[in-house]
Amino acid sequence: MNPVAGDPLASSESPLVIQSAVFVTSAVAPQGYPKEGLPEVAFAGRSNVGKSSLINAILGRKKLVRTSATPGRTQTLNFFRINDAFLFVDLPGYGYAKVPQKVREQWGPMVEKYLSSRKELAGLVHIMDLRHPPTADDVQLWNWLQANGIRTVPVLTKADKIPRGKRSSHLHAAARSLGIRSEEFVVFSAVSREGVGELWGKILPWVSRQAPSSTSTTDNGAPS
Ligand SMILES: Nc1nc2c(ncn2[C@@H]2O[C@H](COP(=O)(O)OP(=O)(O)O)[C@@H](O)[C@H]2O)c(=O)[nH]1
Ligand SMILES: [Mg+2]
Repeated sequence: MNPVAGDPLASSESPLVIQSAVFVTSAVAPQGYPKEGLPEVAFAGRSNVGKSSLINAILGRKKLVRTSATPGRTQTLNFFRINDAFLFVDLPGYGYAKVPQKVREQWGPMVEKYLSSRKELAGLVHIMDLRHPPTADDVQLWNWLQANGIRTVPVLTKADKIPRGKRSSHLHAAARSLGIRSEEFVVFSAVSREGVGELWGKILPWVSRQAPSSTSTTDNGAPS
């Protein structure tokens, strides 16, 4: 069975049936990364932005990824294997003021090492908050990702907290501060599940293997 695309059981919300989503390992350095060679989608955002909630929401799992743990505690890269086809990588949250300086200093090198050297990295979901303009840390990471050619989809979450009428001004402010068009954002909510299908639409092509060219039932090109 094709584990990643065109599954007839998939709902219109998610183009993919999640048959399995399992924690694989935590790592702080390359020797600890998984070695299966599956493509990876990484998730980054400041502490408390709603990253764990977003991952759980798109997987349809209540608590595969722990939410609201003491911010800044989980300073590891956490790998989850989805449908035995690709991995999600939950990067540690950044920008939490109460995290000890020593822990904050580890974030940059640990995450930068992963992002700049990981061959399996297919793309990154950069999660920001629709309620507030991107922080200086958000902008810094965004610029670094662009400068390093890392395929990124920007997401604005907690959309359920903003009335529809106020959305576009929030969207435009965020777009201005990242220097992109507001249509490039996926507007998301783990509460209303808005954006689940749109986000899958962005990341699934990153991890889908090319369909084999020989699946056609016609005899085009076959010897007669
Ligand atoms: N209203 C609302 N609250 C959210 C949403 N996503 C996360 N939260 C809440 O924000 C807090 C932090 O969420 P969490 O997923 O743990 O953030 P993380 O630190 O980035 O992993 C929790 O209290 C969540 O319930 C959302 O889309 N809407
Ligand atoms: Mg979290």
